[in-house]
Amino acid sequence: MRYMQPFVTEVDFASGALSSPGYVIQRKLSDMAAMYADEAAASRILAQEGDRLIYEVQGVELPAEEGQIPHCTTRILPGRVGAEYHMTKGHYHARREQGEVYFGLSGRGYLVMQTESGETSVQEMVAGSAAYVPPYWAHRTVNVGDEDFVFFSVWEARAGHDYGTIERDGFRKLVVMRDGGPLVADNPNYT
Ligand code: M6P
Ligand code: ZN
Repeated sequence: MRYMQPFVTEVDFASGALSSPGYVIQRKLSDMAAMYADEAAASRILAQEGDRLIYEVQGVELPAEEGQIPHCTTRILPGRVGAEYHMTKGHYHARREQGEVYFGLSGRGYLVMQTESGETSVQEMVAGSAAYVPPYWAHRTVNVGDEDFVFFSVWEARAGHDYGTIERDGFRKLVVMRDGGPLVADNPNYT
């Protein structure tokens, strides 16, 4: 048996930066324009101001083996596409029976979840919130504040990301700005 070496990563709560990230993923508007309900607003932004960073993920690199516990930070920049707040793509786990834990580090966000049988749940997160995504729930995070929304995530290595189901069907609920604050609304494009 060859033991893996334990390690510690320093996390900057304000930016989500890791002291030595194994990977960094940047998602721009052009990577997910079709996910916003107001696709015309997305096209307008791309044409008029160019591409825009929506969120960044920094994680530790671990083998995709049973028992490994990957963890990462996500920083969602403040802003909206049309009325809809900046958000992650969102996913189900390829292994639906795997859950996940999120811990709020800074800013304000909503955690939007749904099951394939039609249940939905939207939870608020601030710095210090520990949110539980149970098995079988798709999950997307949304920045509803004026600053970066940053959180830490922990899951099991073999959970896997299924993006295709969300790309095809979308989420049932959207988070839009109404009267200066966040409102959870039905997604008119949900199939
Ligand atoms: C969280 C975790 C990650 C995920 C990230 C961005 O930190 O759930 O696994 O990659 O959010 O979300 P997405 O993969 O849906 O773009
Ligand atoms: Zn996940």
